[in-house]
Amino acid sequence: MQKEWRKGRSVFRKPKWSLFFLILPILCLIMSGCSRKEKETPPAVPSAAGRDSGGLVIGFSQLGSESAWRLGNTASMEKAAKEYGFRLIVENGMQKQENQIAAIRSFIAYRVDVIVFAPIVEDGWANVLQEAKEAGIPVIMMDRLINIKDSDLYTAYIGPDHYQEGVNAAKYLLKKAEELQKDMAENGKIHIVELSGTEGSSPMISRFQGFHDLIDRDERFEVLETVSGDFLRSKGRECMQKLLRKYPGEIDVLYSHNDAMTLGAIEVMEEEGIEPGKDIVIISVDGEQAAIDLLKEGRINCVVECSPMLGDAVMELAQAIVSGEDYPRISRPEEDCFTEYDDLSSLEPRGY
Ligand code: GYE
Repeated sequence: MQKEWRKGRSVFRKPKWSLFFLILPILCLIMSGCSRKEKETPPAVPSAAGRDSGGLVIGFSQLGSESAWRLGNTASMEKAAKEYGFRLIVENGMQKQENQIAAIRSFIAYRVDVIVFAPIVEDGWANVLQEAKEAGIPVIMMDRLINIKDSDLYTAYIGPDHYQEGVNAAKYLLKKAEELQKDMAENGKIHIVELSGTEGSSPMISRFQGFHDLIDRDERFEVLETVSGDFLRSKGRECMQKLLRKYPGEIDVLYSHNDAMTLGAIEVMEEEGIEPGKDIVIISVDGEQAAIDLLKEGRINCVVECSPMLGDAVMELAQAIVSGEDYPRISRPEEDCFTEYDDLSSLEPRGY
């Protein structure tokens, strides 16, 4: 459309007057046709529940595509929306809060029935959520939590318990410690390095807290350093490289807040001749297929599950909210913890 318009303008620049008057009426006709067409495009002010197709229109602000977890989560939302006959408008925030805020504003302007968002960080959402509230649009927070004084600014939360995930990681380590201490009799301490997720995000904060609440009070452990790998495989690799240089031969345990970073860290260890799972005990979070495969091979010791398959539950929740039924304000899926001590032979394919 834009290209056609530019072409039109170049005709105007070098006019041949006779030709001009001949084509003027034709041009006018075309232009009025165009503008009428524009006016005919609905300004997107639909009524609430059930536009043309009868299904809900859901605006979904996804925070990015940094990991297999995230891709699995987006796919789960898309699949579920289709099954429910809902129209899902997905906006990828590309790891930037301002993009997510802009997306939520566009959903408000579009007057979607429900807004779903996975907040990249905990702080900074009050204004845009106030706008959604004033517009009367329910907001479902998915996956991550936010830090907000007025909790009425969102309608419901659905997502994993990231604090419990940190606790699960620590519980595995407490069990493993018995075995480790026999090998480390000389200096007694078990040295841990931690790759944490995106700064200021709720899984980073809670996975840190859950783990440290159990580990820090136990004198057998020492956390050498916690560094943020931003939930990215590339940064996991980069950070692990630095840690291995800084603490040569000293690291006993890696606790990594997600599988993507773990995979990057394992790559580096192997390049440096370190055997992951043996020379360094590896604890990871998420449970994507690649990590489970490494766990089965003995190259990871523990994978704390965090399921991204939230689509069905989100759609069900959205439907209940819009139709005025009772709905749970907070729902959390059941999660497991897979370790080297478990029989994983009958574990179903993970799907992410
Ligand atoms: O663990 C990680 C993703 O918010 C729980 O985000 C999610 C985390 C997940 O990038 O892989």
